[in-house]
Amino acid sequence: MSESQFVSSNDIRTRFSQAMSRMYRQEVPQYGALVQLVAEVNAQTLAAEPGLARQLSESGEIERLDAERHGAIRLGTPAELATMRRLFAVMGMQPVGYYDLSVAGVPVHSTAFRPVADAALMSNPFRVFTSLLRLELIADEALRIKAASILERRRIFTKGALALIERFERAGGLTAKEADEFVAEALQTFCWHAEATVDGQTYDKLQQAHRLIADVVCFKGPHINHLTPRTLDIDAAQAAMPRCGIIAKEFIEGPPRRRCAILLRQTSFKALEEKVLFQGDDGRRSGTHTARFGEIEHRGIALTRAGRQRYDQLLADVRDGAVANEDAEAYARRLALAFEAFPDDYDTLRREGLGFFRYVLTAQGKAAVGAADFESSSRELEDLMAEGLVRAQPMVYEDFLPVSAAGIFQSNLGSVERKHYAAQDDQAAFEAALGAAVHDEIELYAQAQTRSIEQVRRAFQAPVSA
Ligand code: OOG
Ligand code: NI
Repeated sequence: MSESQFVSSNDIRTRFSQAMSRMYRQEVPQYGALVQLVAEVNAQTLAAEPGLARQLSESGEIERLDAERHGAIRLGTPAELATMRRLFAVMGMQPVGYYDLSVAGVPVHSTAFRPVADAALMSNPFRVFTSLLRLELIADEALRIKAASILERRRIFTKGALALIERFERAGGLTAKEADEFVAEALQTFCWHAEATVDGQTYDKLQQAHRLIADVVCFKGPHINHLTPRTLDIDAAQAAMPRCGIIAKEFIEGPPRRRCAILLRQTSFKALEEKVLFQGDDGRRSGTHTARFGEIEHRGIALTRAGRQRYDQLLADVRDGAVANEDAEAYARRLALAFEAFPDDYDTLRREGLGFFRYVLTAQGKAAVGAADFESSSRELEDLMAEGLVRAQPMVYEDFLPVSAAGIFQSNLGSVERKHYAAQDDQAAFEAALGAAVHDEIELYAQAQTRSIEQVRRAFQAPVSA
């Protein structure tokens, strides 16, 4: 089989995320309403903010915006996580980042599967926040052993999906027909199964240990629990949600609204109650389960380690200063006030090394290096920028935030679910389960910035042919 007969991983990822979106729209109808709302808000925002429209079209993000989604799943065993890594690899998605959520009272640790190469991100940045249950955090030993044995028995991947993953690994790609089969088979793992694998009593016990534990352990597979479109104005979208009959979470997670958006802001709507059929004859055949919700996100510039440290510190200060029964507006005011200490223009973010940028030739720069009388030179980047030959584009943050993720988890589990775990983060155990190391997300942005600078340097040292 020649390589040209294979479809690209980008293509498989796009087919998969579209199929997932169609499925979730049917399973959770409010998701469809949310996607429509976000499309309207984005169109209005682009019309009202020509500067933002230009920035997004220069970076190429405008092309991917309508397709841009992230989702989340929760897995039960190391073997499930290891196979999930291979499944996502077929779609060009790799594990990026390690998130320990036990500190926030959620007994999981996580990574995000997403594309990492510049071109793949621009083609479709589909990301899946993937958590692994930490069974060792169930205090009741009998319950822990029971949960482990239930999970040990289930098979979350279809035979067809496993065969196609192997085929991909052996042949180095999938044909168009195989890719379609793969998408259909893989989707089975993420769909909702109303039939629980346990009886009602076991469900209740696991639910008492932690609602998240019941969600992971009691079902045939890791149903996708939300799918998130990207909005260009999260405040406008949040304000419009009630009009569409959607009840949003009160606080927007993450940084405050700013002229130059940083990192990631997120809000969600409450999980819906779905009918469940239990196994066995403990007298309870049916019940309900709440796990699946909707979320929107507003993405801004990726921060360097220094920028991220400052963000984390400011956010921690704001959270430490929380007063009892504070409403969303009062919180937003304190948040905005605290973040006045964080520069809010791209030039300062760049000069102070707080944000990541991609350096590109301007039209003038391209004309200069393409001209017949071009003379190569090794001028400083800053000089090339001052002369209008090179421009710095803010790099979009492609990842997640642990404090925000915990807030999203909590809001959907009910605030009473804040358990205290004396656990340590355990990236080594996570990576052992995964069967691979996770990428360091900040390193990826730093590399992308360096690559862009090298490209600019090469262009000015020798004329580029178009
Ligand atoms: C994942 C919550 C985290 C985000 O956007 O931060 C998340 C979950 O509830 O499984 O999706
Ligand atoms: Ni999410």
